[in-house]
Amino acid sequence: MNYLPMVDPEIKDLIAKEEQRQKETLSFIPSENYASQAVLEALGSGLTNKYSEGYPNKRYYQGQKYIDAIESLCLERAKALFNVPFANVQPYSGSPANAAVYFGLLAPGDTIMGLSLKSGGHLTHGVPNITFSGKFFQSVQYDVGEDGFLHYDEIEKLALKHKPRMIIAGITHYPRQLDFERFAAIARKVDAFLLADISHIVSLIIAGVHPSPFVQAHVVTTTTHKTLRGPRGAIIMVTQKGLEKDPLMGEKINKAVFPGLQGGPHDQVTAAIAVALQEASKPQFKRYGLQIAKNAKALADSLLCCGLKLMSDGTDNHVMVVDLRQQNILGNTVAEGLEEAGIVANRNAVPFDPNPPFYPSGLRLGTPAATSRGLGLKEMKLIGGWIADIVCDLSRVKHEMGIVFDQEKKRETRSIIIGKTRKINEIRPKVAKLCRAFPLKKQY
Ligand code: DSN
Repeated sequence: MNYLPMVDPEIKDLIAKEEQRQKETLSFIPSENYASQAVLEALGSGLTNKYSEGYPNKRYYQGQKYIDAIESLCLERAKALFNVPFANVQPYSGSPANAAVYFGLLAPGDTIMGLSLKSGGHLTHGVPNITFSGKFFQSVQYDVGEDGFLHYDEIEKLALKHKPRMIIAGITHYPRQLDFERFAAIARKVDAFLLADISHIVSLIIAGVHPSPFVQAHVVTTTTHKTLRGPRGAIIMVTQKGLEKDPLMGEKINKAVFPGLQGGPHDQVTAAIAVALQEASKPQFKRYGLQIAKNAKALADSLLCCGLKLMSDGTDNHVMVVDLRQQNILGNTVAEGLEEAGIVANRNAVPFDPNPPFYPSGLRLGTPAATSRGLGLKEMKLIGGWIADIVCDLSRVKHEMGIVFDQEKKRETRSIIIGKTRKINEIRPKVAKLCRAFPLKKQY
C-alpha cells in the first residue's frame, strides 16, 4: 500500500490490524476463506471506476471495450468449469442471486419450499416473516429429523401437500450430502423448479466429493467467496435441464438481475471472479476440495472422540455443528471462549434448539479456510482436542461458578469468559504457533 497510509492512515491502520488478526488466528467459520493475491489485486483495480449496466455488447454506457471482454471471459470460464449453457456473474452476493432466481421465475405469492434455518438452510430459502423470501412468497420449510438427517420421504410428502412452484436444495450448516437426484424426483412429481444453492459446497462438487446438481437441477446458484475462494459475489447458472423446462430461463434471469434488482455490476468483482474460476479449474483445486472434506471428517472424529455431540453424529461435507446441550452451555460462550484462544468460529442453532437464534445451543465449524492454509489431518486432530478441552473447561467453570442459564443469557458468556478458564490460556500459544507454521498463502 503506497497511498492509503498517506490519505487515510486511520483506515489503513484498521485494515492492517484486521489482516494481522487473520494471520494470527485460525478461521473455522465454514463460509470464510482466504482469497489469493491475484484475486485481491483484481478487486483493488481501476475497474471500480466503471459503470456498465447491461450485459456484454448490450450496455447502456460507452467505454465498455475491456469490461465486455472481462465479463465475457468470466462467463466463459463459469460455463466451462460447471459445464452449463448459461451463467450470470453479476449478482452482488448469494442473497441477491437467490432473489433474482425467484424474481425471474416466480410470481409474488407463489409457494417455495426450502430447508429451515434451524435445520441448516439459509435465510433466503424461505425463512418466514423476517426475509423477503418468506414475506413475498408462500413459504413451506422442511426440517431434519431428530437424528439430524434429512428424510426424503417426509420432504416428498410435504411437496405433494403444498405443491411448491420451486424447491430449494441448499445448506449453510446441514453437515451431510444432499441427494440432488431425490430432490429432482420430488420436484418432477409436483412440476416444480429445482434450485440448488451450492454456495457452501461448490468446491466439494468440483472435487467430486459431493454429488453434483448440474444434471438434476434447473438452476444453480453459488457464492464465489466461500469454498470457491474468490471475491464476495455470486453466479447464477441455468442447466441444460433448466433450458429444456423453459428455453427463456436464462433471459428471464438476466432481466431479473438487471434491471429487475440491481444496477451496474461490480466490474472489479467480475474480474476477480474470473481469476478465481481460473484458479478453480486447476487440478490442485480438486485436491483442495478433497482435502476440505477429509479435514472436516478428521476434525469431527476428533471432537466425537473427546465426547462432544455433533448434529447427525458427524459430517460428510465441510461443516459440522457441535450440540452443546449436554454441556448446558451457550454457543455464544464457546465461540467467544474459542476466540480468546485464537480459534474463530460461530455460534449456531441446533435442530430443535430450545434457545433463541441469538443465544443458540450450538457451534458451527468448517474446514475450508484452515485447509487453504495447508493444515491437514494431524492438525485437525489436535485442534479438535483443543476445542473439546475449551468446551469442557467453560462448562466446568460455568457450573463451579453456579451460573444459572436464565433470560439474561449474555451474563453467562461474560461471567465465564471473565472468569477465564485455564485451558484458554494454555491453548492460545499453541494456536499462535500453528498460525506461524501455516501462514496465509499469496498463491495456490
Ligand atoms: N453467512 C453465510 C454463512 O455463514 O453460511 C450464509 O450467507
